[in-house]
Amino acid sequence: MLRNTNGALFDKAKTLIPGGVNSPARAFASVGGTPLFIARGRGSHVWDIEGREFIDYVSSWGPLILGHADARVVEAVTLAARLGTSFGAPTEAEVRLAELIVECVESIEKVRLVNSGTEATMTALRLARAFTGRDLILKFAGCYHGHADCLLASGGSGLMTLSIPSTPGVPGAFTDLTAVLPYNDVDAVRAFASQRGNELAAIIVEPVAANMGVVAPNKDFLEALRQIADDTGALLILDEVISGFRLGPGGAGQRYGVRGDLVTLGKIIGGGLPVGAYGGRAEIMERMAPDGKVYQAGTLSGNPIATAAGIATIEAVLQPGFYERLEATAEQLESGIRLAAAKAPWPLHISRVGSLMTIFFHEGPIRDYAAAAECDTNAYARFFHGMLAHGIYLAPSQFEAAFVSAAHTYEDIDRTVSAAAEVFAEA
Ligand code: KE4
Repeated sequence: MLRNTNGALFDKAKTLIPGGVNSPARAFASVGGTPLFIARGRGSHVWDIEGREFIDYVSSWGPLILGHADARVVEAVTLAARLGTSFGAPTEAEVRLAELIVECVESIEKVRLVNSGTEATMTALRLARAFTGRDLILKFAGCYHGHADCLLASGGSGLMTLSIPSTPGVPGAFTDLTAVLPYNDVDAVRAFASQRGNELAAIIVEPVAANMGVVAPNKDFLEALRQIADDTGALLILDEVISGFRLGPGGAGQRYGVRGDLVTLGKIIGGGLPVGAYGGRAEIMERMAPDGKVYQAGTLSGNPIATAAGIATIEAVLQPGFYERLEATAEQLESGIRLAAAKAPWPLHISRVGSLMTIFFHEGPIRDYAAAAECDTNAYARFFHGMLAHGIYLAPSQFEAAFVSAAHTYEDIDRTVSAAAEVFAEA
């Protein structure tokens, strides 16, 4: 029987789906070549439709902190599905997932579930504008908060990879109310606030940037944003779609001791199924319909299957020692790659926060978009394909993170480090 190949399926997909993918980040646009069509995953490994096996660090771009097809998640989803996939009515599971989020994330007193990170950030900004009565928002270059119109202004992730500074189809009027400043630049934010602070509805930030590659906040950056938000009356929105439940139960807010007025979540809280969330101080959240007048809705928000996956995932990460083990595995990967990098023919800068890591093809330091944009993306592409040939599936873009999961074993790490050493030696 003629088995499908990645190439044949990609050719067919391109006749049916723009670019052959349902999300540009999957298209291998910046590394070249044909995307892998994944047939199945288990633990830290995936298999493509040609039967090739890979150690996976894409990890569905973050949700699979437990690894693929985790038995606890599969069982919870299977049981839930047997009882019905969606009711369009409240369910006990939604209350349980909300309870877990409120218990874990200090900044969140009330939370609403939606279907994606984009919905979460889009709504958080609408709520911030309603609560403050102001229109202007501030984001940071290289940070990506999903594809809501007002946020597609020099974004990170796919936008950065595709080097689209802002996308056609978004009216200028929509981004006129979005200011963009360099990440980690406190002076720039202070200067901006002194001029337009009284117009500012919200400052939205990835507290650990992961969409220009992984870029940690400078020590004073987040506390300065908190202070500037307080001084100007703007709301500080921590976009923890990636960092939430990744860097600990309380995410980056807990790790760096910064409070958000609103926090957005996604990925891990859905355990691989479509869940996003926005939450914050009760006095703010109570402006949302039906309590208040700010409207947001969703047919499948909080549906039983997705909430079952999210609950099973969060209950698993809350087990004693979970994050310590995850951190130890990620540290093993970082130290191994650092040793291998000594033989690399390119300057490399390794940036890791918890189980998020990027190997920048740049001598470093990388503290903002301007520096990240100087990376040698051709060298990254060669490294990516070299690693793929050795059975290691990294993000098909320099401007993303590698995600270490609880399913990654020390054998996986050793194989990954050995592969990197060989790719560097072969380069
Ligand atoms: P979604 O709408 O894709 O669920 O979430 C948007 C989003 C919001 N905030 C942050 C910090 C995010 O990283 C994301 C989405 N992340 C990208 C990966 N870097 C999604 C991958 C994709 O677009 O296919």
